[in-house]
Amino acid sequence: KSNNILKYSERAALCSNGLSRRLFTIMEQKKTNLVLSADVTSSKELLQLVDKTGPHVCMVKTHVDILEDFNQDVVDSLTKLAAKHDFLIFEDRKFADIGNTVVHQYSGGLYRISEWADVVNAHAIPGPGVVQGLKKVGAPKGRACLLIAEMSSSGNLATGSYTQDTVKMAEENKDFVIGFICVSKISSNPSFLHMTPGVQLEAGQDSLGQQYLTPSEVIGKRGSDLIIVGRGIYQAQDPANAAKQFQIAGYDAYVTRMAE
Ligand code: BMP
Repeated sequence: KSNNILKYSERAALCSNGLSRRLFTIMEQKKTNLVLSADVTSSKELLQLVDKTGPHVCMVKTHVDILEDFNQDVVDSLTKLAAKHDFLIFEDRKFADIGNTVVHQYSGGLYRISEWADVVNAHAIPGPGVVQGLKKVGAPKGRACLLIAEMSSSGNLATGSYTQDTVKMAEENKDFVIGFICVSKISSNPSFLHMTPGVQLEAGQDSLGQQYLTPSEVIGKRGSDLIIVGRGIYQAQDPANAAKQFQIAGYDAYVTRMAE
């Protein structure tokens, strides 16, 4: 069976990494493949947004370095909300340096990302050392990593053999790499998660190169697993309701795909 027709619970059973198993289980239980991209700049706004939308998401993606008032309380509160609503925390740090440098960027500095983020991501450009560095810090803490194999922005260079080589790098580090940031299904291994940003209820683009596809295109036609939605939710008049609409659209596309 390909990962297009396996249920989340069946795929959970195939995962060797505990975090991907947990994510598939949350997706099945909460009936959602929605990841909130919580790209707001004040911590109060961030926590309010996450509390409101929490019931509809399986994961919250952060960019902590855009917060004007980051402090330890923010991540403590975020962790409590993750337990309350049952979602994973993904810091969209996009590590892209040699192993030794990412060790410090991941574990230290102001943000101490490895202390609170379940999942982080990395560009494949430095070669496998970036994964080895992250793994050294993250694996003992039960963390995991996604590789950026494709991007949603127009004119990006993560295409063709770069994408294929990124998939290979993931396969060689399956204990720590649990999937991809991508815009289509790029691996037939059902334990890998495919997560796609650039999603709105209508296709289009912004003024700075972002390109949007719909949930049914991303999950149904392109065979991805999770939709990542930022402005489509937090700029809506009613973010909780918008999150619910994306939850329904994304989950319906998954159910329809399995029935085909
Ligand atoms: P929005 O839905 O508002 O366009 O936000 C998309 C989010 O996904 C942003 O946080 C952005 O950093 C992230 N992202 C992306 O848009 N394209 C990529 O290829 C990779 C990303 O991480």
